[in-house]
Amino acid sequence: MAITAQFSALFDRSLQAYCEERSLNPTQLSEQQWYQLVAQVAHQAALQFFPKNTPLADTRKVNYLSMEFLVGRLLGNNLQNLGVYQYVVDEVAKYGKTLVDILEQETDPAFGNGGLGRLAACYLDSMASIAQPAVGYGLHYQYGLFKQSFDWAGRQYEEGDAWGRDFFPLQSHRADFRQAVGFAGEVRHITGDKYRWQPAWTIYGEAFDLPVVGYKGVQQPLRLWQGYSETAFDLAKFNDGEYLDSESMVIDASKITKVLYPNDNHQNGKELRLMQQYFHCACSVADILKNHLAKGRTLDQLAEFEVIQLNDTHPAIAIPELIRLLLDQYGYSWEKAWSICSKVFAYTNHTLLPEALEQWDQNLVAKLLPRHLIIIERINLELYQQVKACFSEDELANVWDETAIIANNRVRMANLCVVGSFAVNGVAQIHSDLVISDLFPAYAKLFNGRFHNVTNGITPRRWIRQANPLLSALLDQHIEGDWTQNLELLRQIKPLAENSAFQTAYAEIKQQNKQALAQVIEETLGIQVNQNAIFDVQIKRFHEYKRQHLNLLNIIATYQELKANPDMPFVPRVFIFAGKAAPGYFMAKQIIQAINNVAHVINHDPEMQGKLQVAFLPNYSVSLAEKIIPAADVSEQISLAGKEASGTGNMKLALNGAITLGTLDGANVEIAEFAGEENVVIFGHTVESVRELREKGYVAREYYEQDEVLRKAIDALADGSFAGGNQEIFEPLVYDLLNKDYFCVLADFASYREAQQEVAKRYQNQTAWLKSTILNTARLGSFSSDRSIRDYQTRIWKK
Ligand code: NBG
Repeated sequence: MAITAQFSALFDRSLQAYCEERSLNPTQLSEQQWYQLVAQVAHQAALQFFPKNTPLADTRKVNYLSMEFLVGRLLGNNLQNLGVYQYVVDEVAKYGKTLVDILEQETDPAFGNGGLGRLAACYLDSMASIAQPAVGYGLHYQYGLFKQSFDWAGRQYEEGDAWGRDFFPLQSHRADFRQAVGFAGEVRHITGDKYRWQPAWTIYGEAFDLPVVGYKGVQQPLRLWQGYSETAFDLAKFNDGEYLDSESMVIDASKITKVLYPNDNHQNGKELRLMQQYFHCACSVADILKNHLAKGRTLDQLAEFEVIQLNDTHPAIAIPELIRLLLDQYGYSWEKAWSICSKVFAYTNHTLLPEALEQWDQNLVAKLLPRHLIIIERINLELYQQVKACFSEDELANVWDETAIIANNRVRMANLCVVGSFAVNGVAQIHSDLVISDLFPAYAKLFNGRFHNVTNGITPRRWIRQANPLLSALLDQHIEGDWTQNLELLRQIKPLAENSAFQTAYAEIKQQNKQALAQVIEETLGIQVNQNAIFDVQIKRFHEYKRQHLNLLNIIATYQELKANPDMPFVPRVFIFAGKAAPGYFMAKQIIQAINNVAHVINHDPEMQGKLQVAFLPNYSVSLAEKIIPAADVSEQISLAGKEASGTGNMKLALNGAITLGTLDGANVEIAEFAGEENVVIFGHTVESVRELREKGYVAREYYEQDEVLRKAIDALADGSFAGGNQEIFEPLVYDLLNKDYFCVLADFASYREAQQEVAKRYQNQTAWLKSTILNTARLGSFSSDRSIRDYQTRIWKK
């Protein structure tokens, strides 16, 4: 029976039962009740009617270990992928409901901070869609990423996100998949490589499975572990700033998965975080081994069938955990255990920022994971022998400085990952090159052939099909074949880039999407924006390297220019921001407040009405991204060159017809190559010129002194013009810009401003602009996460 027929039978039965139970008829059900019902049906349908993956001949099963999966709302996506979306639209319409409203009832589960977690979710979607056997392993946080709002002064305010898993029908509680996880305690040497670890306390992990429904593909689990214990135990008290901790917590097992750490590209070294990491790895590795053995296979065969992909260093402790099990539990020798292990792990590096490269205090590791530290020390010792054999006496000290896993009482997790993995990859070409040239040059020599690139991608099912139904319908009309499954088919619209009927249709879609976003802005912020203005979008986490303050300085300069020359010709612009700052990240929070304050002044200035407007939408999330992206004209990707590993928002925006205004950083470089340099606007220093700038000795203040426009913009931040005369609020931000400016905002200001003027100029020629945006859609098919997964298959996961 076709899925729709099976689904329809299940739907009817369930609706009847649901209504009978409540003594209601279907027209009386609320949207929330409809959501509960449809979600339950979709969940069952996924489990019952969708096949599970069967192994492929030439790749192994992928165990994708990630502390973050930013899945976003699932129901709409699952209905699409099951192929029953339209069926449900029609069914609920019979009772006077619209599916879109019903889908809005779903909470947006935020088990992630930003790009790293969203990438993991896109990859699960692609693996299920192209039938790459996989299990995603993560944590079942009780509180996801905090909810953000702004207070009266424009400051970020955080609240816990109890995403309500008790009412979340799209998961199954698998209490039978239980794992015990020990911490701390004593280690005794038994014989040879074998030790006995007697943990001081043990907690348990139980699984929650969220089926990932592939597009016309298969269904496979995202398995999330949650901690519980039979008895509470005592540990030192923890706190993580005001957000995490209103009162000091005594840690018990349920606390271990209580909350997602809200840091993006930043490590904060908290004990509870290390416990989370080990808990995640211990549960996942045990589950992998259990399933492998249950198939009648031996552990010698592990690498033939399984690969463990480490999403950044957060699950690095899985490496010594697997070795520990092989040695102490299964009786393997060190040599054999190491040989198995080093064929199983592959590591993806997502950042070069030193503050994000995880290092753990050796004493903390000794206390919490004493057996693992012994194993890491052994790996380090063997590494030293290898380094000594490979490099000359003269080189040795420097090389060891770079490569040692343990140095200065710190355990360096990236080093552990490189040494313990058979493959290491960066996430965009420029980033992968920098991993070799700047981060790990000695490793690249030592482990020839280990380093790869796999450029990130995004799933077209969510980021075009679901987020932009109007554009999808247009693509359906003009493309032969299913572009959702093969995004390269977008090429077929290339010849239409200059076709005026197609341009008009494409432009109308953008206009309708802008109208829908304008409505969201009005409902959220009470601002009516000019829908004919350029919608200029910067949506991402707040981080100094991403340079939202560069955008802000240009907004201030533009405002000042318009005030001084009210009649000058000007292409109206709405600057749209969204994004969160880590609760403990002072400077990022300053930037948020500054944008809100500048927005307040500009939006209340009658002369700016319809000309220059700033909308900062609070509480950025996957579902908000789905509303903003289809409406964007300009995509701000303005990080300092060399700092953004890849970016994925840049891909989503460009595919949906926004022009990239960016530096030559991360995947912007490849976007520019594919789209054509004339269809993007590139500005600013390059990786090489930043290097030269620093070698010469970068003095930010010189730019301030020499550039009047820049000076006036910074002065306005400093003199309280945007803060009701208060000169203290933004002093730290201004001081930092003038005296440090580590991310070279001032050095790129002039070039950025010129680029912004270029954008305005191009926008005035609508025919040329539309051609460019259409070509962006047409030429960027390779940024599908299906392509990324195929790259992983051929470069990394192959047998
Ligand atoms: C982030 C990078 C982004 C990249 C995503 C996904 C971390 C540590 N890294 O540029 O900053 O797109 O990873 O690869 O969060």
